[in-house]
Amino acid sequence: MFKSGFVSLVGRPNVGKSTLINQFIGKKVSIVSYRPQTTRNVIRGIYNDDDCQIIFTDTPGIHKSEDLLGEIMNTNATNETKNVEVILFLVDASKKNFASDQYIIDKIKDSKLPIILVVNKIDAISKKELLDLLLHYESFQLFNEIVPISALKKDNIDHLLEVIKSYLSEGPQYYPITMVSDHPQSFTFAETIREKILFLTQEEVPYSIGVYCESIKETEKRITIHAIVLTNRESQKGIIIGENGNMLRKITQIAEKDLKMQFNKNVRISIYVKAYKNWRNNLRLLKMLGYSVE
Ligand SMILES: Nc1nc2c(ncn2[C@@H]2O[C@H](COP(=O)(O)OP(=O)(O)OP(=O)(O)O)[C@@H](O)[C@H]2O)c(=O)[nH]1
Ligand SMILES: [Mg+2]
Repeated sequence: MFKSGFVSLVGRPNVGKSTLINQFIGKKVSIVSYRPQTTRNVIRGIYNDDDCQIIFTDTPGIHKSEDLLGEIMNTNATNETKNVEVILFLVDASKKNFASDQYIIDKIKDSKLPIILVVNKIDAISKKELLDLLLHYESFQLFNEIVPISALKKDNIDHLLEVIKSYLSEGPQYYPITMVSDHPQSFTFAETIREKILFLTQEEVPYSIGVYCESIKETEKRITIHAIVLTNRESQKGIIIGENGNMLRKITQIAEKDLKMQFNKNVRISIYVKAYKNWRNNLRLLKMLGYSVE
């Protein structure tokens, strides 16, 4: 019997949702960083094996939104807990935050869908701490399964897959097996550039940027990308460019290197940085950047 189904990954920011989806798919479909609120879109990753297809959905971390982009992120993440077969609710074992957990539990508990609680980052805590945590979550009597894993170390991922499959029923192959993600290449390019900026900049700068590809030219040997980076303020634009353009050069170089590895082609990127006050609250710009309620 061939099984298939849609499975959503939800949780607070930074708990490891994108790390886990990348491990499931075996390829980077969603960018990862040590900062919260890295993922801003709903991203589908397609897992295939001989007798099963699972469409995993990575979602933005559910958080207290302070602007329109935050609101859109939360709405899209919450909507992904409907019309799926299974919900994976991820928590970070190394950073307990029961109040925030409860906020998300309240949103998913009436869904009548199977909820698998995934306790991630168990590599970062002791066995005793893990046991206490599992007992805590067990006491909710709300989760169909509780599975401890380390997405980073790939610990217990195969078991988690088996558990997920046990909740899926017979179904069709929704996507061709060659497809790993539902997003176009332009999304991957823009997200890779954003990922490098998240790593290289500090404080509010990572949150203040938006990236989109203005043009892409692809030949047999080379991909040429012109990207725009929006910042909230002129001063942030200065930070992204850096002294003598050093920061921008660094961002460009490491993004090119990453994409070269991913696509097996030479990649040339040119980035234009533009300050646009309050773009995170500007519906038109948000849409242009690919952020809208789905
Ligand atoms: N120690 C440890 N760190 C992990 C594990 N899984 C993820 N991380 C780290 O946690 C951080 C956040 O990971 P992400 O996958 O970006 O988290 P996310 O839930 O997608 O975050 P948002 O997109 O902001 O909602 C990164 O620094 C990861 O390397 C794990 O199993 N163990
Ligand atoms: Mg993420």
